[in-house]
Amino acid sequence: MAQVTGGELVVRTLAAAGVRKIFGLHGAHLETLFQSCAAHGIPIIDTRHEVAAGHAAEGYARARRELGVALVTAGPGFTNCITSLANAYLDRTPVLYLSGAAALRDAETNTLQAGIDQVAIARPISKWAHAITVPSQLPRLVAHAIRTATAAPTGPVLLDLPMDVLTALVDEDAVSLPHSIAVEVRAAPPAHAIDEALELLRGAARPVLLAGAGAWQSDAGAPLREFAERLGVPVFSDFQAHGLLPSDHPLYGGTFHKLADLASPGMRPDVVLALGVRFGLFTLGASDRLVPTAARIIQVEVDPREIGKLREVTLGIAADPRETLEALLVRARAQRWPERAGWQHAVQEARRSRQRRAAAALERRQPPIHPYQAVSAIVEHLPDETLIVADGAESYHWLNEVVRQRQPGSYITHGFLGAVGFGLGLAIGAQAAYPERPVLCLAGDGAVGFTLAEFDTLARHRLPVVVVVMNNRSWAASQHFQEMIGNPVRGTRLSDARYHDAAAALGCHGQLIREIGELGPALRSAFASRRPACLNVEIDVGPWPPELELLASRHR
Ligand SMILES: Cc1ncc(C[n+]2csc(CCOP(=O)(O)OP(=O)(O)O)c2C)c(N)n1
Repeated sequence: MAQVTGGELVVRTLAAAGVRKIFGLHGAHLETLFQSCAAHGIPIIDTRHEVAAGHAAEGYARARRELGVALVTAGPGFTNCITSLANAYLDRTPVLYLSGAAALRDAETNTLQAGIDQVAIARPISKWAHAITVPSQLPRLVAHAIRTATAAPTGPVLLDLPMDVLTALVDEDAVSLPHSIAVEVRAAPPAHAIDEALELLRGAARPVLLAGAGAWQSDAGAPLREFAERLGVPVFSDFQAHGLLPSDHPLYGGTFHKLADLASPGMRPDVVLALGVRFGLFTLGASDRLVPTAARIIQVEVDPREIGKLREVTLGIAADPRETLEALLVRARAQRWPERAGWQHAVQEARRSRQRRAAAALERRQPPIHPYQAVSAIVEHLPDETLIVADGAESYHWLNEVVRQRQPGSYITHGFLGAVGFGLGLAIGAQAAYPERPVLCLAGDGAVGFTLAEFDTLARHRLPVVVVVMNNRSWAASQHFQEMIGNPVRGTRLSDARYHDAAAALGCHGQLIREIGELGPALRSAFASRRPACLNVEIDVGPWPPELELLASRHR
C-alpha cells in the first residue's frame, strides 16, 4: 500500500479545493508542504517577511473574492504574521493561514520555535483556529477550515500543523479526499421585509443607497445598478464596493465620506438603504455627520450581529445583499417610482463643488508637488482596469478625492484595523491574482518602509506592480494630528530617503520625481515596461486632505 506524508494530504486537499497560489516563507517545519506544492504545480510566492505573505493572501482573496492561503513557519513566522490575521479578521477576508509548529512529541521540551500556544493567540482574531494532531484527519479538517473561511460571513482561519503530523506517513488508501468543499451561503430576505423596504424608499424625499464591502462580496453590482436606476436613488460606496457603480455614473455620489457634503438643511438623506455596510469607522462611528440621526435606516447584512449594533435601524434584514436586491427588483420593476431629478442633481452638484474647491491646488507651478496634484496626475495616467492598492494614511485620503473606477473590486485599501504598511504585501497578492492587469500601489513614505524588502519579491516573481511613494518626509497623518491638537512635532518626521534607489538595488526600476510634469510620463512608461517600479514622488507635507479635516473634527 502506497504511503504519503501528512503534508502531501494537506496539499492534495488544497488542490481539490481549487487553490492555485500560496504565499509564504520557508521554515524547516514546512518542508513537506513546499515539496508537495511543487509536485502539484501550486506555486508558493515566497516573500521576505511573513506579514507580507499574510497580506498577499489577503490581497489575493480580496481581489478575486476567493480563498487566499498563507504559509508561515513555527514561532516567529507565525508571530510575524499576526497583523495580517487581525486585519483579515476585522475585514472578514477569507484566508487560510497554515502555520508550522513544533513536533507533538517535542511538547514542553524548550525546543526551537516553540513554547507559545499559537492556536490560543490566533483564536480571538480568527473565525476558527485549530491544531491538527492526527495525520489521517488532515483532509477532513483542511476542508472544514476552507468551508469555515469561505462561508458567509467570511473570515480567516488558522490551522496549526505540527512537524511530525506533516512528516508522518499515512496509507494512501486509508484516507479519502473530501469531494465537495465549497458551500454557498446566500440567505434570502423575508417577503414582508421587501415590501417594507420598498414602502420606506417610496416615501423618501432624499433616499440614498450605501454599498459596503458586503455588497461587493456578494457580487451585487448588476442588481444594484438596476435598482438604483429604476428608483433614481444616488449611491455611495465604501472602498471595496467602489466601482460597483462606475464612478462616472450620474447616480454615483462618491465614497461614504462624501456624504458630509450633503450637510446643509434640506440636503440630508432621509432614508438610507445600507447594503453590506458595517457601521463604524467608515461611516464616522455613531456621529451624525455622514448618516443623519433622523434618517430611517434599512440595513441589509449577512451577519445579524451587525444589524443595529451602532445605528438604530428602522428595518433590519439579515440576508445576502445581492439576493435582497434581486428580491427588491422583482417587486420594483412592476411599480412606478417618483421622479427624483432634483435630488440627483443636488448630489452631483455637491460632488462638483467639492472638486472645484480642491482644484485650486492644480494651479501650483513650482515644486514641491501638492499632494492633490500628485493623485490627480496618477488617476489621469492609470491604464484602464488598473487595480489600486492604497496604503499610508493621508496618501489614500488624497486618492479618495479623485479615484475613478469602472470595475468593482479594484480599490483595495484600509480596513477597520487601520494598519499602515500593508501595501506591498496586498499588491503582491493582487498582482498574483490578476497577472495581466496593471496594479498600482500607492504608499506613504512611512508605510513603504515597513516591508521595503518586498521590492525583491516583486522582482524575483516578476510581479510588475508600480509603487508610487508619496514622499512627504513625514508620518504625515501623525504629524498633522500633533499640529492639530497644538502639540510640538515629535517623532513624526522622516528623512528624504531614496526609496527609488533602494527599490533599484533590489531589482526594480526606480525613479525620483520632483516636478509634477514628470509624473505622468514616468507612470506611463513604468506600466508599459511590465517591470516592477518605484516612483519616489516628493510632495508637500503642508496641506491636509479634506477627509482628514473631517476625521479630525472630533478631536478639536
Ligand atoms: C502599523 C501601524 N503603525 C502605526 C500607525 C499609526 N499611524 C497612523 S497614520 C500614520 C502615519 C502614516 O504615514 P505615511 O505612511 O508616511 O503616510 P502619510 O500619512 O504621510 O500619507 C501612523 C504612523 C498605524 N496606523 N499602523
